[in-house]
Amino acid sequence: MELAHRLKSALVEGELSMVYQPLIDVRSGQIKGMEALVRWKHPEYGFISPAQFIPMAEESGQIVELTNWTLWQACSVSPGMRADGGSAIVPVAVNISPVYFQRDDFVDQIRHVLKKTGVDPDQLQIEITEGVLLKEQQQAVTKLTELRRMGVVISLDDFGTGYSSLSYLKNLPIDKVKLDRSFVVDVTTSEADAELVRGVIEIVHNLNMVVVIEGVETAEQASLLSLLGSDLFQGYLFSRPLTACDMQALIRNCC
Ligand code: G
Ligand code: G
Ligand code: MN
Ligand code: NA
Repeated sequence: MELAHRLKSALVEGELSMVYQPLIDVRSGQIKGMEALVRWKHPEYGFISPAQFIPMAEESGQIVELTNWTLWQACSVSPGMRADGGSAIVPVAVNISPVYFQRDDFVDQIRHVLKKTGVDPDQLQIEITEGVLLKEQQQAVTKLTELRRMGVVISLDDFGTGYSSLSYLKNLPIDKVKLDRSFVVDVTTSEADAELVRGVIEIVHNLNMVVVIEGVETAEQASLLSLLGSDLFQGYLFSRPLTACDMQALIRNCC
């Protein structure tokens, strides 16, 4: 209760910050994107996980202000993140919770932030979960289609958890599927898990979508997942989430 209340002032007090984790191209090893992740440093309790305070923010309605802020942050750092000697901008992906997605002004908000920051729509990506599709599926598809038409790339996050079903994937206007890290944990020791991942990758590719593997922590996992056909990796093996400044330095050194 106390925490939920404190979250309201955390934004104002500057206790929230963003970190960025790179997405690595499996074949070239280059940084092809980054995911923006929010952090809350509470003056007494220290760092509180978004896994804890995002649900609270969704319940209290604070998620609107919080997501607006993450979008501004992400779009503000985006132009500084250049690879390939300065020409190619590394796009930044923001997590969009279902509560925010389902609001009528969602697409307008994205358009507004892009316009105000001058960021190209193809520099911003969004990550949604299947939760956005539980209600008003047709409306969800309409919003995604509109964003995509603007040039915003859409990822389906945490794929393989919850209500996952491969059958609806083909009806969704999405570009990337992020396989949940629970698929990775035993991939090198369980033949069944490896075959499952191979199958999912094949299906996603048949739908002309890109496969991101999350939670890659060891070189063994990376080499097997590469053989299984993954396109992009994200995980501690390559980098932990970094401050904008550290992320910029990493991009400069890599490219
Ligand atoms: O970064 P970390 O692993 O602690 O994140 C835990 C959970 O919080 C993940 O499910 C992640 O998607 C979510 N999360 C992190 N940052 C944000 C954010 O800015 N917005 C939303 N909606 N979720 C976030
Ligand atoms: O739910 P979502 O996929 O948005 O959550 C992403 C979170 O996963 C990041 O916030 C990050 O803290 C966490 N994460 C990223 N890479 C790894 C990893 O290699 N191992 C583990 N355990 N967590 C990771
Ligand atoms: Mn995510
Ligand atoms: Na995920």
